[in-house]
Amino acid sequence: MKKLLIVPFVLICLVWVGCGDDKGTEPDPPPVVVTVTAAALASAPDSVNYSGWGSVTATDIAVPLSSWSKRGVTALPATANSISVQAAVYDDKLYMRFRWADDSMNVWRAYWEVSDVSGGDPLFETHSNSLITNFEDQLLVLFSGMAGGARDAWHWRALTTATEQVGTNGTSGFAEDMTYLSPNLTSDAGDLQIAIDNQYGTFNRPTYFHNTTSAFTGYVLPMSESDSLDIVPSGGWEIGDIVPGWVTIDSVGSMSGDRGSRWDTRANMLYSSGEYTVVLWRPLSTGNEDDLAMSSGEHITTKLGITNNKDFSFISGGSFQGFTADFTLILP
Ligand SMILES: [Ca+2]
Ligand SMILES: [Ca+2]
Ligand SMILES: [Ca+2]
Repeated sequence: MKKLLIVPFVLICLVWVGCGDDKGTEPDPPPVVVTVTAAALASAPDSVNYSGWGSVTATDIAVPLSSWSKRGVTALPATANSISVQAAVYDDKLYMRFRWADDSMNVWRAYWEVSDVSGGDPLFETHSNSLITNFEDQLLVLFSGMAGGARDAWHWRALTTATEQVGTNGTSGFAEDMTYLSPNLTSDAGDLQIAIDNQYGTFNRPTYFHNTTSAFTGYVLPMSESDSLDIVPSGGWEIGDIVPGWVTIDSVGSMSGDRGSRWDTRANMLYSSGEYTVVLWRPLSTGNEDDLAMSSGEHITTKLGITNNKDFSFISGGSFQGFTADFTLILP
C-alpha cells in the first residue's frame, strides 16, 4: 500500500520540478543524489555565525531554474540557483543552516501608506502596488516520512515568522511548523498565529500603531511597543508615511490562545551583501503527531523550496519560487 501512495507523490514532485518554464531552452540535468550528513556539535549552533558551523560540511543543493515559473520576470538572480545546506545535532535538536543569494530583502508585505492628510486626519490605503508586488522572501523545508505520504514542513518567512521574538534577548525568531500533503500546506495544531495581519476589520486602515505613531520606520510592529486603536492617532503624519502590515506578538502575554505544535521550530537569520543565512532548529522528536519523529542514524528524504517576494501560497502558486530535488539527510 505504501508504494501505491509513494508513486503519485513522486509524480507530483516531478511536476513541481518540471513545470513553469515553457521556454523549453535547456533540458534539466539528470538527477544527482546528494547526501547531507549532520554533525554532532558540543554546543548549540543556533547563531547564523556560530563558529562551530565552520566545522560542519556545507553542501550546495541545486534549485534548477526550470523549477521557477517565470511569468515574464526573473525570479531570483542567476547566482541563486543553489542553496548551501549544513546540518548538526545538539541536545536532541536538529539544527539546519541555509545560505542562498537574493538581491532583495523583501519584507514589506501589505504595508499601509498615508495617501491624504488634507482632512486633518490621515487617510490610509494599502499601497497601490502592495497587493501585487509587496510580499516576502521565504524558505520551505520538507521532510518525508509522515503517515499517508505527508511531509513535515518548516516554513520560514522573512517577515511573518522570522521577526517574531520571544524572551528577553530579542534575537530569536520562528519558522512556522506545518504539514504538507499535496496540494495543501497546513499549520500544525495551535490556534495562535505567529504574526497578525494589521488590518482594522474590513476597514482600509491599520489596527495597530507604534507608540511613536508617525515616527516609527520599522517594517514590522512589535505588539509590546504598539497600541490597538479604534481611531487613527493624530499628529505628525505626512503623505507617504508607512505603517507595517503585520504585527508580532513577541513577549506580550495578552494574546490568548494555544501556541501548540505550530510554534515548535525556532529560527535565526541574517541578510547581508545579497545573501540570506538562516538557521532553523527543532527537537528531533516533539511528541506532536503532526511532526516527524526523528532519531539518531536515520536517513530522511528532504526537499527545499525558496521564494523571492512571494505571498503565502507557496506551493499552489507557481511564480517566484523554486524547489530542489529530494536529497538525503543523514542524522548522526
Ligand atoms: Ca528577495
Ligand atoms: Ca510541530
Ligand atoms: Ca510539523
